[in-house]
Amino acid sequence: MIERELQAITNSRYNKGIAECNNKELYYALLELTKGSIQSNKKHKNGRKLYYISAEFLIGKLLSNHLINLGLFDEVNKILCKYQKKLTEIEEVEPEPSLGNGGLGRLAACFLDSIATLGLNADGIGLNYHFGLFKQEFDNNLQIETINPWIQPVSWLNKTNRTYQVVFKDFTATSILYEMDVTGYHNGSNKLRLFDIQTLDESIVKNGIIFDKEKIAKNLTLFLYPDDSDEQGLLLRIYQQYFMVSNAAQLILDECREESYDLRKLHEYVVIQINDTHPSLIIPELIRLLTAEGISIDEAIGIVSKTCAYTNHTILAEALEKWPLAYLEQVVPHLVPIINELDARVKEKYEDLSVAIIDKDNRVHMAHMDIHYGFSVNGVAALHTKILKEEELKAFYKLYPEKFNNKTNGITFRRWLLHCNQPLAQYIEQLIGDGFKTDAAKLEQLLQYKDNKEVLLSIERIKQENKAVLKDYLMETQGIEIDVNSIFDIQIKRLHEYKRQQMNALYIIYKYLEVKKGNLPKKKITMIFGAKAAPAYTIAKDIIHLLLCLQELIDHDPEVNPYLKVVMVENYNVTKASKLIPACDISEQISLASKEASGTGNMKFMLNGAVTLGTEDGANVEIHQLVQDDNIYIFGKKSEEVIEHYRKADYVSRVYYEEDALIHELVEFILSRDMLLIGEKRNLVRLYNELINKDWFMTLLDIKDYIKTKDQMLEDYMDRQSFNRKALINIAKAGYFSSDRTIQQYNEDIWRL
Ligand code: GLS
Repeated sequence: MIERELQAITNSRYNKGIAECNNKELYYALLELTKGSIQSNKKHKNGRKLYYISAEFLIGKLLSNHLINLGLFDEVNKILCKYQKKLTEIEEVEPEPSLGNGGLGRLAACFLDSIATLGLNADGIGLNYHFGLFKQEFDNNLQIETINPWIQPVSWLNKTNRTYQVVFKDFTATSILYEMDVTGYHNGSNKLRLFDIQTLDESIVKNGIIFDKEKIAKNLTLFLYPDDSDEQGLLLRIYQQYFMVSNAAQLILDECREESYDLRKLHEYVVIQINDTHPSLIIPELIRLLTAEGISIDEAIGIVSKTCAYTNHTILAEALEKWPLAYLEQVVPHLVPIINELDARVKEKYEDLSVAIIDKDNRVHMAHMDIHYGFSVNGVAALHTKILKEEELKAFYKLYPEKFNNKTNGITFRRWLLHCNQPLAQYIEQLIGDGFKTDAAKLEQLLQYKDNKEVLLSIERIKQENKAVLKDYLMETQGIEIDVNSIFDIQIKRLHEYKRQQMNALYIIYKYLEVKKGNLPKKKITMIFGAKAAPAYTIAKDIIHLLLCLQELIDHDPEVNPYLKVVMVENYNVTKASKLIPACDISEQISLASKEASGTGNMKFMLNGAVTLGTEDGANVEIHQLVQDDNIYIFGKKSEEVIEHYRKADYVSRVYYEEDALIHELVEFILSRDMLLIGEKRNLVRLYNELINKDWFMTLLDIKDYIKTKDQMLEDYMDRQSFNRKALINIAKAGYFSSDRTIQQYNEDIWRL
């Protein structure tokens, strides 16, 4: 049946049979086939509807994802096999949508999958960035940014007729809505709705990612997170955010009108999840639109407050947006009286100025507006929510204890197990049946095999197979040769000092020096990194430079390269993650305790049988509780201690550098002759000084414990059976981190769809 359909498509499109088509032709034929199947799979939805608004949706490639969800994956694979074609090769043709940056965007994508799977009535709303986040290239051991065009004439995007006018102070933009289907696992579909501006002009981008930031009508949806290191950049961010939420608000109200809903009862029909503060302007915008309908401001504020819920994803100050009121005046003056009114009501009610929306410097705190005028505030892991309640948002928690709740993040097992690790998924199915595919908690049944030698050996063999796949992939894509008989130690995530890739780099230096001294590791270690640094984040780019220099140094040192290998994967993205994670032995989750709100890579690694090396931070804490001490490697200072250091401002990295001989030696190596021969002096000196004089994220505080714990882990790895047992226990306990569980909790406690 499917075969005949596919045959018909290749015939009409290319006048060829399946066998004669190349991978590109087959990709487009499968795209058409899949889109058709989604259409016929639609179910009518009613009841309260969720709009999940987010600046990012890091959805990854979609072909296999849809085929799995539609239940067509095995059949399509079989058909292709018959004609000696491979889905993995066909998939290479698909560009990865560049609509996200990191965990926050990938979380939104996992959520859409689970929401559809659970049959909930919901759409995602965001922007259709043409060049997305930048594409990363390496040149001379430095990160270079170029555009990442991903939109093609025929794609998963469907253009609609819906358009809105979005009024700014200086011009009125006309939008156009694109949609992508979001399929659920064996259950219907929802939509991801992406707004674009009609007047966009891609040709204004020159020299990498440079463009005129003031030509808003031409640049509005070019990039996700355009450089905001100057005033023009900040204003552009406000233009983008308002464009996103004004379109969203108009769409939401239109859909209510289409159903003849009473807008005075909006909250009975609609719930809006504000994903981080980027969509926060939806609050004043909705109030504005409701008052334009003749609803009083009092009533409008009441309605919106019952409709909006806010998720906090970080305690890093840089991400808690505060817009100067003057900037809002420049871009969206019609929102300013409303924001003033919202602020005045807060100030009238509460004396504590720390909870004001507009501070004494006339900056608007977006999160504060969300908390006062939303009905729910949630953190994304138990520790994170505790820190919100007891530290960061303590004053708000006192005012509104009932609004605060935790929703520990999750990941979709369809993509992060069934798709990315088919050998493991099939093996699990052999052992415990396929119940785990719809009820992830069933993975616990694997525990009965934790002492079964044969099973443990099979888990090891599957990992070995995945390592071989990764080896071929790295050779093809970057010409890098890795040794499948080495230990794969992987840190993949955005580059940020709080995530402490620099601490891992110091470990590389330590191992390098150990080998030089003749203290050889029992088994070769391959240390793999993948990370993009924000273009204006200088130190993050310096850390990439350090890693690339270490890669080169070790590659060219015959004394060391039999034992160590460093690999920096270029342009790390969802596609690359799905090849790296199944091949990993050691999952690096080494953020400074209290700083990583949750992390979700940690969950993906665990599910694929990697053992975590981590701090007591974010969801690592919950992983630790689930797998217990024997099956995780925890090191470093706890969050209470770290927070205490911040409170007292008593952490001085220079003291660690001066008083500890080993730390001194590792840091000095950054400016050693060998390094300066390879690297750029300016970058290495800057990073060196940063570590000694600032080290905001306390690398030197934890480095020794990190080295000790990692060495222990490498030692323990040598007992293959016992380490495989840890891997199995991690897989068995990962069920809790299914995003289906997370979404069920959102629905029960917040959305009530
Ligand atoms: C983030 C956090 O940094 C991650 O710890 C978290 O897992 C993710 C999803 O909740 O959100 N916050 C952020 O601004 N970017 C993130 O990835």
